[in-house]
Amino acid sequence: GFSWTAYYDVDDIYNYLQNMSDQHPQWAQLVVGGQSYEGRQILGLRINTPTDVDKPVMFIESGIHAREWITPATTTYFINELLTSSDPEIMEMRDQFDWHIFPTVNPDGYHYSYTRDRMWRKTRSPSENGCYGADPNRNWDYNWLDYGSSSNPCNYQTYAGSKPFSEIETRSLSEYISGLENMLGYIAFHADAQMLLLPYSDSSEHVDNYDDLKQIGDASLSRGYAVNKAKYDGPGTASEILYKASGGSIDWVRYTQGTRLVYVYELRGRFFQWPASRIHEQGDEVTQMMVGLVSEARNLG
Ligand code: 0X9
Ligand code: ZN
Repeated sequence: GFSWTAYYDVDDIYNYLQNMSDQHPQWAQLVVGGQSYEGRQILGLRINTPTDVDKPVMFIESGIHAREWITPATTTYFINELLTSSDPEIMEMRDQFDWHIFPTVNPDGYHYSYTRDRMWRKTRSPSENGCYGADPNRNWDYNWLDYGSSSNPCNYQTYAGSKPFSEIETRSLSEYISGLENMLGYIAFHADAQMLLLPYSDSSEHVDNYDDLKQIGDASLSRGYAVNKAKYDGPGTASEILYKASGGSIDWVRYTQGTRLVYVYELRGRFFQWPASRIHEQGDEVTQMMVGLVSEARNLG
């Protein structure tokens, strides 16, 4: 069975999502967020408890970078908390939103990292010159290639792709996102800088609700801190506290969709390694960070 003391390959993660939708058919529904180059689906779970009113959408993007294994593991942990916890705060958080949660939005890259090259980050689409993959967090159609991106297909880290949305993963996922009505929040999980980042990633311009995002982010980090005493840097704009990089998902989401609550959580680890025996620790921390985020957002209205 599935546990949170080991890392799993894509098929096992997808089986878990399928099992959860089978076990909670009235709440949890398997959803297809897009496709991958090698023909996999980007599978997710929509969790939406029955209600009379339409709820705002809360979107979770995880695993866009293949080697950041703690992000899919934490995301399935969080799904499990939403579906099984009897903690009133977690149940309230579950009921408040129409959740769309995608643990592995770069499934080909993750499988390649899992089976072949632990440090693989990109997708797996071939280029003409024999190199593979683009950085899916440099490939979104907003200020593409301006900063922190490579135009060399053989760049192991930050090749931005041959054009904006050259990668089917980002293109198809962006179409899914555009089809959502009423998206209030978009949360992307990365590793391992241990930071909370705000848009924009490629400019130090502050978004109009920057002060609210900071206040909500502070509340989120202090809830997380209470779990393990792990200190995260931020919240601050990605460009100001990490580095400038264009073509990332959060910038595209914020700019083109106008989504109000947009964050990147850079989770813990060193060189993208985090012991499997400590997935629980990261999972509980993130769950409390999410509780802090949604309750402070509710307070602010
Ligand atoms: O470079 C990235 O895409 C993210 N860091 S990572 O080490 N996980 O690769 C940061 C994403 C935040 N946005 C940008 N600075 N683009
Ligand atoms: Zn990353």
